[in-house]
Amino acid sequence: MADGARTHFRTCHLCEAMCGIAIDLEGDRIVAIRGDKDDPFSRGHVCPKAVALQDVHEDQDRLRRPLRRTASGWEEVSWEAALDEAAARLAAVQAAHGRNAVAFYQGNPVVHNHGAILFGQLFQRSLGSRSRYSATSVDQLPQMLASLLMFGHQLLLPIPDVDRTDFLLVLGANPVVSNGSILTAPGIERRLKELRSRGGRLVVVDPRRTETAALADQHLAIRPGGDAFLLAALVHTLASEERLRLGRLAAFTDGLDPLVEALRPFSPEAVAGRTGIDAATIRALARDFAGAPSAAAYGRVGTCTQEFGALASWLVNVLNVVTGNLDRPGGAMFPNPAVDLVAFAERIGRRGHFDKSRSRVRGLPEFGGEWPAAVLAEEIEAPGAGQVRALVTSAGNPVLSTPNGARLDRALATLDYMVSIDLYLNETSRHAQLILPPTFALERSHYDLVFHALAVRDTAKFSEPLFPAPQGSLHDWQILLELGARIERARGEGGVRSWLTQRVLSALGPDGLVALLLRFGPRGAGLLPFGRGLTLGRLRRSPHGIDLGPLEPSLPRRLSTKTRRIELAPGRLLEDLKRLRLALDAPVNGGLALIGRRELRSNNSWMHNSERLVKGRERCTLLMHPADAAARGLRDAERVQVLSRVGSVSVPLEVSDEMRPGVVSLPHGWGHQRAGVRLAVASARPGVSFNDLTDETLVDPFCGTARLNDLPVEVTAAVPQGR
Ligand SMILES: Nc1nc2c(c(=O)[nH]1)N[C@H]1C(S)=C(S)[C@@H](COP(=O)(O)OP(=O)(O)OC[C@H]3O[C@@H](n4cnc5c(=O)[nH]c(N)nc54)[C@H](O)[C@@H]3O)O[C@H]1N2
Ligand SMILES: Nc1nc2c(c(=O)[nH]1)N[C@H]1C(S)=C(S)[C@@H](COP(=O)(O)OP(=O)(O)OC[C@H]3O[C@@H](n4cnc5c(=O)[nH]c(N)nc54)[C@H](O)[C@@H]3O)O[C@H]1N2
Ligand code: SF4
Ligand SMILES: [Mo]
Repeated sequence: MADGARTHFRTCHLCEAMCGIAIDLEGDRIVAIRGDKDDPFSRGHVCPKAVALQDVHEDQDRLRRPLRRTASGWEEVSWEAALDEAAARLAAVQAAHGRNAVAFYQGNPVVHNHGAILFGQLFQRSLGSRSRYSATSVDQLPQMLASLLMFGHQLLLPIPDVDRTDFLLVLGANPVVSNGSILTAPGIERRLKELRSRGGRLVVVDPRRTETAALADQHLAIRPGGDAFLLAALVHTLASEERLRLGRLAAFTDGLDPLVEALRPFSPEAVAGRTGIDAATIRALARDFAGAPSAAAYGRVGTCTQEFGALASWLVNVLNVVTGNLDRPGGAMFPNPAVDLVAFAERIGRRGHFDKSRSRVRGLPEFGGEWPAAVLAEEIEAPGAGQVRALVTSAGNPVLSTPNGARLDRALATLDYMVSIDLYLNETSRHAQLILPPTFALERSHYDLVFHALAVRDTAKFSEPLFPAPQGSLHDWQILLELGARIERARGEGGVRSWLTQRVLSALGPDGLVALLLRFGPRGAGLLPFGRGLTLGRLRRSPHGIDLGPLEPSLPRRLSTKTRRIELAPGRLLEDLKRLRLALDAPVNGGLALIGRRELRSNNSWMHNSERLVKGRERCTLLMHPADAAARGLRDAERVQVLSRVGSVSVPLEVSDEMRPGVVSLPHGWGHQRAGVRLAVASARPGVSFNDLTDETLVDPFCGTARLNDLPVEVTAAVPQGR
């Protein structure tokens, strides 16, 4: 090793896979980022995004000082001035128009940042506003809702046991590219290949023959939005062929009879039109799934962000329960993480809630105290009591990530005040009066509060900061804590108690809180100083992480429903099933349906400023089946115009028989051409924003989740420039 050479070990926080990485340094210079072979969970796996940790860290466009918007452009200001000003202006809006006039939007990277999770909760309390939004309602909300209604807790999410299962049924997910979601399993591609080489079966249900489908034994190119119909027919088949086997689950499961009764209309023949899958194939799939020694059904973004997202997510769980596969090895299981936030929330009586109130303008239900992102623009625009007049964003880019982002873009420009806690001056934060930039990952510690709880194996790992936080920088948690405290003071509430709480929390920081949560968690040392249990100190001495073993059955103990039993047929879902019943007879969309996709070298909207990731061929293209292209006289690589009810974009066409005929696919997170962003690399390869096409009026009306997939569109040859 060269002089001053060293290696730092940590967890990559970019996606949900929790890969262990090894960062080689010479002095303070990063010379390589590679997989950590000694990480017991990821065993050396990394994807091409890991190197972007260095790119974002060193990015000249990444903000290091608070920015204030002035008439003549952006100017740097001190943290003191920035925090005081933001608190005073937000408190003033609340004083004039009520607490709910200030909205708070939390984006996806919050979940990958223990400081932002813990102190975001606190900030919400300080802000005291019910106008809360997050990426949940453009993502996993239906799965959380299904867990709340069936198992009694919105965070008790079943995870498919991919390493031990004999049959994996994947619907609306592409883990080979996304690296797994609500399924933390680093190196998932290898794990799927292992599943097949031990004789197991992989079936993928997706309108596109994805990278995951290409590995599968069987690919069913379903019609978009068809999942709830398919799943209902699978359960229907098992019921009518007397193949329902709940096994040990029967002792603590309610609702089987009403379920079977409610699914009676959904025979394989009845759903064939809606699913585009013939009845014989559906029956065979049902028999194979039920006949496998163990099996797990798993749905994700494609089954959530659609018209029947809640029903589909519920029926995924139902299929696992009625075949006895919930909570058994090889089925869908509940992790037992070292920090158990579910148990913690349960202990303080917080299990989640749904539809306790309705949004002001459109009357969509709250979920977990948040409004659907699809209503944010109208809540800003519509005058009257409760109108949103100011916004705080924390690690979110809703202009690119929520439906009809173009309308939100316009609405944000009308706010009285906006603050963005963000790394970049981007499509969303350009509307802020103040941007407060936190440190980036390598300058802070890391503990996965969320993804350890969604993993196929129990592990625990704590990462130290690689670099000290630069002089004059603040972490997300410090910004949230400081801003919250100042808002309380600006309201005249900052008494001795809140001052004291503030001191204590600031001294503990997120690591101190994690230390407590670990020590008093299910595997913790508790009060025993020399106990064998986990402590933060022990994790600190194990920089590759600690393996805690395979998942183990834990029901009925962990059920939080009132009855402490699994609710197979919650009333609200049976009610919503009537909508599915009506849709059986409705005509199907005869035109084109747009669906989304993800790219291995991209992560939602915010990593396109890394040259190493975006170089090479254009990735923001529209995939279309050859027959659809021929019918429209369109050729591969030509620019086409995609039109929806709300907007249009122009993109290069990629003709591909991966697509189901009638379905086209576009990735989201692009569209960096907007004026005023400071993203040199990204704006040179801007792509277009999928969410300039998505329609904010199209949601799953039951739960408010945006229908980002199955969007009706037209595609024509692009109008040449200058016409
Ligand atoms: N059409 C369509 N739209 C989609 C989806 C889809 O499949 N199709 N997927 C949806 C899904 S699943 C999600 S999760 C959402 C994501 O939606 P969002 O969370 O709103 O968007 P991101 O693109 O993740 O943007 C993250 C923002 O956080 C900033 N950031 C990154 N790291 C940090 C940090 O450590 N601290 C702070 N303070 N800021 C940071 C980035 O600069 C960026 O502005 O998009 C959704 N939108
Ligand atoms: N490389 C990379 N990794 C990521 C991300 C990223 O942007 N890039 N984002 C991260 C985030 S925030 C998330 S939430 C996860 C998401 O993880 P996944 O859900 O695994 O990722 P997607 O690629 O969105 O997969 C959705 C699939 O649903 C299909 N689909 C669309 N409509 C339907 C439908 O109606 N029915 C069915 N059955 N399928 C449908 C699409 O073709 C697509 O293949 O990925 C995470 N990991
Ligand atoms: S799959 Fe890639 S982005 Fe995700 S944690 Fe691993 S290295 Fe990071
Ligand atoms: Mo997501």
